[in-house]
Amino acid sequence: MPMVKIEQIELELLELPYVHFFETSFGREQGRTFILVKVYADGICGYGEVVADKAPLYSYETTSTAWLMLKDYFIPLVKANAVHDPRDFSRLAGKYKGHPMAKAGLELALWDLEGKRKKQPLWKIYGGTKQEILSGVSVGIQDTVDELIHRIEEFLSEGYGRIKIKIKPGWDIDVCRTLKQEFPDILLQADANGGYTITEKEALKNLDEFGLQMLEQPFPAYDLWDHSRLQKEMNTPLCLDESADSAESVRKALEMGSCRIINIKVGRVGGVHEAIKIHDLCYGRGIPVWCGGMLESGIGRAHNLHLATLPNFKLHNDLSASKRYYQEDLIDPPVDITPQGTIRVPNDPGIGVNPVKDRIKKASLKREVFKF
Ligand code: OSB
Ligand code: MG
Repeated sequence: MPMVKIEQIELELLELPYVHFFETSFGREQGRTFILVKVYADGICGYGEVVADKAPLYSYETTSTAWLMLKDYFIPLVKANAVHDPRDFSRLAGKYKGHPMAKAGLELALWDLEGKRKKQPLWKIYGGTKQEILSGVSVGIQDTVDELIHRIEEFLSEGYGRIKIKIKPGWDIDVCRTLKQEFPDILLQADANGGYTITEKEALKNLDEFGLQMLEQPFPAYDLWDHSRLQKEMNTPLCLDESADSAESVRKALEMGSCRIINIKVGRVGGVHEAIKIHDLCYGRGIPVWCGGMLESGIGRAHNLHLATLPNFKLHNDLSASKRYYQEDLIDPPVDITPQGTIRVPNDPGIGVNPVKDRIKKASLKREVFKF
């Protein structure tokens, strides 16, 4: 490919209300605030999404810290080095500590640009092997168990092949027992978002009786050791989300026996380049992975769809239809699931979906343009 000169990068802060509130062990949210990254070259625009939230609850990053890092460090890095290859960007950005979601948002925009310039969908560039991926749905904590049952019934009727519920101390064992009585045959998994500590080990072991597909991140992100202690005493496979922040962390987690499954999120690990390293490491060690979500708009979700076509994405992904998250997604047509509970991966160049400019404008809170 000939060199490309990036002409302009844009950051835009957007706010989109959810169809239904989303509650985890760290709280209830009514909508999402996030940053859209647009990279312009040769009349083409590459889109990326920064998954950092308004508040530092899932991780330390926020929309404000990501904006600052992009403006003061990552965009100047692209400008000073005339970078356009996402792999080069990933290597260069690696010298700055932390801020993986900010790095990933810009790297994703560069990937979309690269796909559009090469006229290839990203799944082909990544070496994907699937036309459709397995769709699962993540259901937040509700006001009552009846409400949760009602929501799960709806999702099952729409075709989702796996249900993930959010748990926290006090909303765990009894909820799982009721769900298993109500829906004996479903694939059920539980995500604690680090809401427990090792003092609750015996209580967590009681979850074994429900045959969960996995228990995701019971302990805080830094706690690989306590996860390994619990995994040794539990039949249910543990899956790491927040703790799996790089290929190096994942290697250590696997060597310590901290989990048997890995959730991959591009934002959490600093981009696709690192995500593929984790995918390959797990593949080599017989550890299945799946693609996690951060309630992305259709732009971030399209990026996730392409990644999830790699061969070791063997389990259901947190990739659901647009209408499960937003009344009006940023892309048209929206993401939809098939009656078989899968999502078809776009075949048009780059992310292969169409962002709707009017909807982006409607959701916009602030915009800044960086001319090169
Ligand atoms: O832990 O997987 C998580 C959403 C926000 C923050 C953390 C998580 C989630 C989800 C949503 O579970 C999954 C999705 O995007 O469908
Ligand atoms: Mg999780």
